[in-house]
Amino acid sequence: MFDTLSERLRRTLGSLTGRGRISEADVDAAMREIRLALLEADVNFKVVKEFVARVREKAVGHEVLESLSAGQQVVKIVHDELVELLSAGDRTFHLAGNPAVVALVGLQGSGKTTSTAKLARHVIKLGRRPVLVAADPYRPAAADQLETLAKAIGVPVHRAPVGTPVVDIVRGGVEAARRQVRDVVIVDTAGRLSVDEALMAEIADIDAATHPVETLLVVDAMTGQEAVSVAQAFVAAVPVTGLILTKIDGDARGGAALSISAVTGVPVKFMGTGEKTDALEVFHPDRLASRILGMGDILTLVERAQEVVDQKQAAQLEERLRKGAFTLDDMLDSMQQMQKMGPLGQVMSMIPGLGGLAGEAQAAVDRGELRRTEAIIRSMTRAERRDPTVLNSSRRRRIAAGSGTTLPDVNRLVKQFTEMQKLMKQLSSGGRRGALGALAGRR
Ligand SMILES: Nc1nc2c(ncn2[C@@H]2O[C@H](COP(=O)(O)OP(=O)(O)OP(=O)(O)O)[C@@H](O)[C@H]2O)c(=O)[nH]1
Ligand SMILES: [Mg+2]
Repeated sequence: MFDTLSERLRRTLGSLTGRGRISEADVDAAMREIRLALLEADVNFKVVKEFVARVREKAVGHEVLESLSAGQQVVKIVHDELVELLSAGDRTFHLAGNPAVVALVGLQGSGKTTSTAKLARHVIKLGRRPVLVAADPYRPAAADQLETLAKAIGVPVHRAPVGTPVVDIVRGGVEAARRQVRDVVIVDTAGRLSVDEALMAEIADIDAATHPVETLLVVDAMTGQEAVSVAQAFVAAVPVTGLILTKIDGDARGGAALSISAVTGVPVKFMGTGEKTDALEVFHPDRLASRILGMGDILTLVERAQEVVDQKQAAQLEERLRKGAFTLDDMLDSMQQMQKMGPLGQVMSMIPGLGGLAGEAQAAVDRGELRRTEAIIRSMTRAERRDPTVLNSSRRRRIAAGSGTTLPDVNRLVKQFTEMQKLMKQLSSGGRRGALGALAGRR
């Protein structure tokens, strides 16, 4: 979502860091660029104006302009102000109470039902036992949709016959939680086409009857500034404690995500990054700011890696890396582990310095290059995988035929691997070993 903005900001800031001394005029030129980039990304104009003014004020100070690292310092100011812009209120996800009631509200199609299931997975990871409540008394299909999602993740759903008042459904859900010894109740409410009084009254009733510890407003980030006005209307009418921004994986320009907290004063607590129930990220302003500025997002990456990567295998890999004994088998392993972490382009965009390569890497995946690489390695014998120097041309031809690729494909892979091995040796002897070295050397 932030690709275009990110590219423009990186180019602008890159021109600042690329030189020794910078002048006030340089800062002003950069600020003009940043202003345009933000406006084009559909960030609220008032937010842009204030943001640029704050950055400029700090950047033209004596200490900054007169230092030798002025360019870098301006980048840091932009980063810190971006973090500030994305941070509002208390971002803690509260789960006090037994059961803790969490209500999801929002317009039709914003992603409430999907987010309900995603949140259920999230609270399970926190060691809690959720029950979901289908609080849509108008469309039985809505409860069916929630049930399907819940079944896939093994979580019970409380539902009631069509026509049951919403408050009664939610109360019933709280009772069901007590009966089944479940300590979190996540309520999926019915959507409306627009912000209307009936909807607000319904949410207020749920609030009065069950005192949710969190009332999370689900907004579709793809709708741009519309999302911001919808959020403003909700926040004015009901006690919203946080936002879930969905469809961050889409190709909208990102302005909504960047301005919504600044405009409403309500913190974003989660981001939806895909249709599947595991596509939910806890919102970290500093990480998003770094990602946008191309500084990578190592923390998210490390967390994701911890979730999907086999720790024992990773430790073994690290050990072999340290000894400089990285083989084609390891390459195959790490490729497979890497793919479990998500689309390669997305993963790369989180690694500092590799953000710019993300698009190209994803394109390579889409062209089937990873699959070809896998096929080639699988067509080698164990001895060949351990020591590719034995690969003479007849062996290479055999491998090409066996993997359904061509001789140049095989040659290219062997060359890439040899270069990678060299790089690994340098990294490990330089002390920068570990999973990150392996990741960074992937391409
Ligand atoms: N790409 C993407 N799609 C999403 C995300 N969240 C939800 N969706 C999709 O958006 C559509 C609507 O999602 P729902 O969860 O049904 O939305 P809802 O708010 O419950 O809709 P109503 O109950 O009709 O008001 C579905 O097709 C979801 O798969 C997300 O983070 N990324
Ligand atoms: Mg729904």
